[in-house]
Amino acid sequence: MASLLLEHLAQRVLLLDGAMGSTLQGIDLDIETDYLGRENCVDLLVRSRPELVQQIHEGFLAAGSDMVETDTFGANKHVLSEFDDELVEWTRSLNREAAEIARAACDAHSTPERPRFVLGSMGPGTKLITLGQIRWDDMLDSYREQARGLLDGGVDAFLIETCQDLLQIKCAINACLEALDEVGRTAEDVPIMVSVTVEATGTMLLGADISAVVTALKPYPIASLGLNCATGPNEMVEHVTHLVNHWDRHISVIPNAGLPVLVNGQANFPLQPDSMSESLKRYLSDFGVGLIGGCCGSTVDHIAAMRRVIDEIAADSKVDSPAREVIELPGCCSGYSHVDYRQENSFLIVGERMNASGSRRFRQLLEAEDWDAIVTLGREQTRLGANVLDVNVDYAGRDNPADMASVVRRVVNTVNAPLMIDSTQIATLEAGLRHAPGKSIINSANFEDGDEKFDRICELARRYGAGLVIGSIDEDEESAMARTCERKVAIARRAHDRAVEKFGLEPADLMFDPLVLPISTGMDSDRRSGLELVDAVREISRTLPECQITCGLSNCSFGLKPAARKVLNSVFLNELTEAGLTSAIVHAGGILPLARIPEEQSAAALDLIYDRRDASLGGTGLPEGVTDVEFDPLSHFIDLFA
Ligand code: THG
Repeated sequence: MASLLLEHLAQRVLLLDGAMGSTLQGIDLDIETDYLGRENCVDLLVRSRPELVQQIHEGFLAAGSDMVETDTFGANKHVLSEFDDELVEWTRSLNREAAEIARAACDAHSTPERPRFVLGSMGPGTKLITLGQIRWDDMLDSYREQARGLLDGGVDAFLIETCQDLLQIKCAINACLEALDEVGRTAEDVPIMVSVTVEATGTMLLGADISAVVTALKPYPIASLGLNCATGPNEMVEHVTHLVNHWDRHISVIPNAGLPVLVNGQANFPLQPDSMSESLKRYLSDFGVGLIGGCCGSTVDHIAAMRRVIDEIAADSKVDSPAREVIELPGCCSGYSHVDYRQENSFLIVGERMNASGSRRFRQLLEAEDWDAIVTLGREQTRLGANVLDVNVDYAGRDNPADMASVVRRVVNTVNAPLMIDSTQIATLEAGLRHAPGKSIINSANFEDGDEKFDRICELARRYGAGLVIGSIDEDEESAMARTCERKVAIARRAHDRAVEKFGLEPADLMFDPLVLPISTGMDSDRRSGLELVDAVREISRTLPECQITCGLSNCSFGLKPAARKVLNSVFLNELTEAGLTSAIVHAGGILPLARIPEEQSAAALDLIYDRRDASLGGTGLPEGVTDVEFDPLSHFIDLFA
């Protein structure tokens, strides 16, 4: 079933209503009869004073609103539980009644040409996951119950609004999707809209800037994204401009009636109806914003002034709604800011040090539960140039999901770097993802245990809006890890098709890892590992150009002396990036620029990487006079570091 609201939004600007909260503040309400004994619980007015709530909706509709928001800003289980347990039981029915009241108001003002719409308001609540005040599961359960009630009452869309924490938004979107799924509906027929609050400081309360908001929310099937509350329309220009340039769906702008000024302890909103609507005008005529409305301080008169501006622009045939050209920015983000997957003249550096099997120091800190030192380890890596931090706590004998939660919870509040959540276990991956406000990257999925586990990890990527590393491993009993270019490429193709077609993941969010195997062992079976990898990187980059390619670089040199490792890792990385590698999991700061590696060493490293055992194969590091097949590039390379 298609959404009538979306049909109208595709054709014209839609006007929301003004502020329910500040309108109610002007009305004398009784604690016992109106608030049913729960002071300031405005969500209860839909039960105690339905005619009053409907009258407020109708006031805005008469002034020209196309949509009204239900009086359910705090009507979720976790907010209502702060009053008493009885209210928690009412969550679903309060939401249903609120939606029915708004529906009745809309019905009284709808015409066939101009139907009016009910938006189910879902506020941020009083506890945030990122601050450790509530768990993902509890918030999900709370919002799901609210969403069920809003659907019972027949809302046309959900409006997740006044958001302060990216994790809260991801959780609320999932709650809406689950509630829709329960009744066999989808976000195509009841759209989900999201509106964040960017404070006067330029970020959301918990620090996300608008670039992080776009990146974290783009994976979700939401119909619109915009801003509400905190400031007036003029203070929002920079953030709305970012949306105009980088957000590929509808944009909403719902400011306060100016930046509030405190007068005798009361917030006073300085913008009068005409100046507010003039300020909003440019968003319509210059930016192509599709939804406007008023937040705190916006009265019926403000809405009437906005109506006039919208109608003026629609009637002015000289003003076309500007076609937007959106520049996609494939990438991930921390809880604070966006990071491009493709780094100019470089590769995406993923710091490898927070790995219980790859770093003795990290393992010791984990065992000591020295979280502060672990955070410092993360911060050090960003100082050394890491763009993203890999976190792997897999370690026998400990509670891995609990460790993952402990590390991620702390790192996200103190280090500005997106995370690569690294584990072989679903529960550990999920523990990390539900504590990371930004857009993380899951490391990793593969086909070692067949399609079923691969699918479960794709499902995690979808639910948490994450990127996904996919390793070239499949069910092959002899050698699950692909050793040849051909198999590496075939597994990447299989994974790409499944992740994109079955789970709707974006190609740009897939990062193939064709697997670095050691070329440092001297075993015949390992000799071609470097060569096969370079070829595979080139082929994946050619055939799946939108996707990313990463690898755990340090694996190539296991067992060699530190100085030899550094050289081999650095030379190999250069070959791989030239072949199309976009990212690598490395010891940030441990990569040498080629110019600083002596010619003899880099030539010997290349012979090892390309397995040049014979001068006729193009070996460049052969000692004078040696031309036969006895030449062993590995021992030659090792000897240089003796
Ligand atoms: N692909 C993907 N993810 C990965 C890997 C990969 N994650 C883990 C690993 N491989 C990448 N991370 C590391 C981390 C450390 C080392 C190698 C790879 C390493 N550690 C030293 C050692 O073991 O000699 C450190 C010693 C120490 O400090 O104790 O080399 O391939 N997708």
